[in-house]
Amino acid sequence: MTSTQTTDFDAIVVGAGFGGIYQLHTLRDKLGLRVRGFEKGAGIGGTWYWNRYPGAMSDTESPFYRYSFDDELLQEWDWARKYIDQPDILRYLETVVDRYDLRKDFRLNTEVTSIVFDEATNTWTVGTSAGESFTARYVVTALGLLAATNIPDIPGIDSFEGRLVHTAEWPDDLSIEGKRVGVIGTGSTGTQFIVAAAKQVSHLTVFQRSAQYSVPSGNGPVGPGEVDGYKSRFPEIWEQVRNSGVAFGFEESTVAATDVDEAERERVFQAAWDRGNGFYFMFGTFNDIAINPESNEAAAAFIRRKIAETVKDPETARLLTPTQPYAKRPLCNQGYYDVYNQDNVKLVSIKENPIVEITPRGVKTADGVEHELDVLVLATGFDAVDGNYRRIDIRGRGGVSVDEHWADAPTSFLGIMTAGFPNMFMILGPNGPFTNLVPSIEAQVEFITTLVTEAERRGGLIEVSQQVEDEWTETCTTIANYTLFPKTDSWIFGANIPGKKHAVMFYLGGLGAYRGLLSEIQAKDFEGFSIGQPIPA
Ligand code: FAD
Ligand code: NA7
Repeated sequence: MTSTQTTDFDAIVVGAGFGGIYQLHTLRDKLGLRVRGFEKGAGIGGTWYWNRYPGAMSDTESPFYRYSFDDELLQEWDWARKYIDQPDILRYLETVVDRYDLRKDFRLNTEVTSIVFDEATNTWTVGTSAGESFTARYVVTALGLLAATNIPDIPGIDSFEGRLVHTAEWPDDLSIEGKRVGVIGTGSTGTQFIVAAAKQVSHLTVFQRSAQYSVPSGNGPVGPGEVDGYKSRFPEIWEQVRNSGVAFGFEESTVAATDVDEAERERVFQAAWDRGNGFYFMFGTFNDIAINPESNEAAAAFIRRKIAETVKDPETARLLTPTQPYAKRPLCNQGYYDVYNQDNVKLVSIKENPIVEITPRGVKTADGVEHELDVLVLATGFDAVDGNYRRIDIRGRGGVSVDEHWADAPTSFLGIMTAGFPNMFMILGPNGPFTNLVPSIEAQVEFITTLVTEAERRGGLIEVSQQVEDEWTETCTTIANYTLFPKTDSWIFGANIPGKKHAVMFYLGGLGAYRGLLSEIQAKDFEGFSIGQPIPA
């Protein structure tokens, strides 16, 4: 061990979402380290603390959107609907934090503003917005990959006299009941909001930039005995999840759409449509929807036909119909396209009729119409993956900042460590797995805990070399290029933020393969990591 007693803490964890909570628990309770967590929000929960907009929910089905590490909690925690919504997920995380008595070691309302490595002492100094600073030997950043809000720079945005709110900063006192509401954005968040809001508002105007493929979620109450059925099978369920690709709790298809005839394709798509879930529609139907343009087009055409059948007004149906490949994060929702048959819902395509400015009274579009609003909702998403990293002054060896190190693109080894930042671990850092995220978070937290255990045993720093990082970047790029995802602009490649360089930001090889790599690396004495040794030049 290096300088145990000279630092304020052994480890500092930043962020109190699924990642930070579990990491604080393992480092403190499994390794016996002195750990402090910092969270800028006034409560724990991360995503599920911040995103309180009407309709906010997980679209991973309930049994699979939870930790798997606590068998007793798996037996104790019930759910009533196919999907858990934001209040329930937050209540779940609050329960976990209390169950393990973690609250006392999280400092809330505390934004971390700097994380700086001192090469003389091999320690990190973490500065906060309150002007304090704390030292530690290890830092774990669990800053969230969809947590740094994207606020569009629209002329006049500050002049709006109604309530202007981003979905991830939804204030507790805001009710949309009976109001004239506008929403910009039709991604996963926007579509969830639109379905929920259409039932509550007097009028809803949807400002859509890109039309979206959305399939039903199949949400509804769970059947009798369903929860008990899952509970009796949890060990085998997690085994399947951990060894699957997207980790959504279903068996991925092994059949190519190109290997069956049109009638069979139609039957399989219809069955998936009736079953519900976006990831299931993309990965449970056929194994080539995300990689083969012909199969992708078959799935896309099926959804387009559903839009035409559902939406009564032909012009609205036209505007809602996507033409690009079906290759963004798959969306699902109960009754998304039906909403546009309601008299109180209006769709404005801002591709064809752009927003000119936001006025004190609403949103003005190029056709001269001023859409008058009481509330304007920005469902405009996030500066994904590296967004929160670049909002902190993080400096590693030689005073090099993470911003400089990632000047071309955010990179890492395994989404966990980046070269030049010894003893700093990331949860869901760049080029981590693209899956149902809680099982990936668990895999990373447990691997980081193993690495720290090893560093404690051997003494000295853990780090990765630039070469290892470059090789991992290449692996992720090769896999991404094998898919159709780069063919559309979305946050998965940083393409949603003006001025941000497009880059591969995920490992699209699946959780099973990712976990396999982690095991292999560990079996080969942590190949790729240097523990207690200087990094070769
Ligand atoms: P987060 O939960 O984002 O937590 C990060 C925390 O770090 C935040 O609380 C933030 O305040 C804090 N933080 C950041 N910077 C600082 C700083 N400088 N100082 C102090 N604190 C800081 N994933 C799925 O797998 N399935 C889903 O269905 C799904 N649905 C989603 C729906 C929505 C609306 C959103 C936004 C995300 C969804 N996700 C979903 C992704 C979700 O973010 C992850 O599943 C998971 O919650 C991430 O946990 P985390 O701990 O890594 O990050
Ligand atoms: P997304 O998926 O990035 O969606 C954001 C939406 O906002 C999308 O429709 C964008 O249009 C639109 N957008 C973004 N910027 C603008 C501007 N400047 N003007 C108009 N419209 C804009 O974010 P979400 O929050 O929905 O989902 C992100 C993830 O978080 C998701 O996977 C969930 O797990 C939660 P575009 O499509 O880019 O044309």
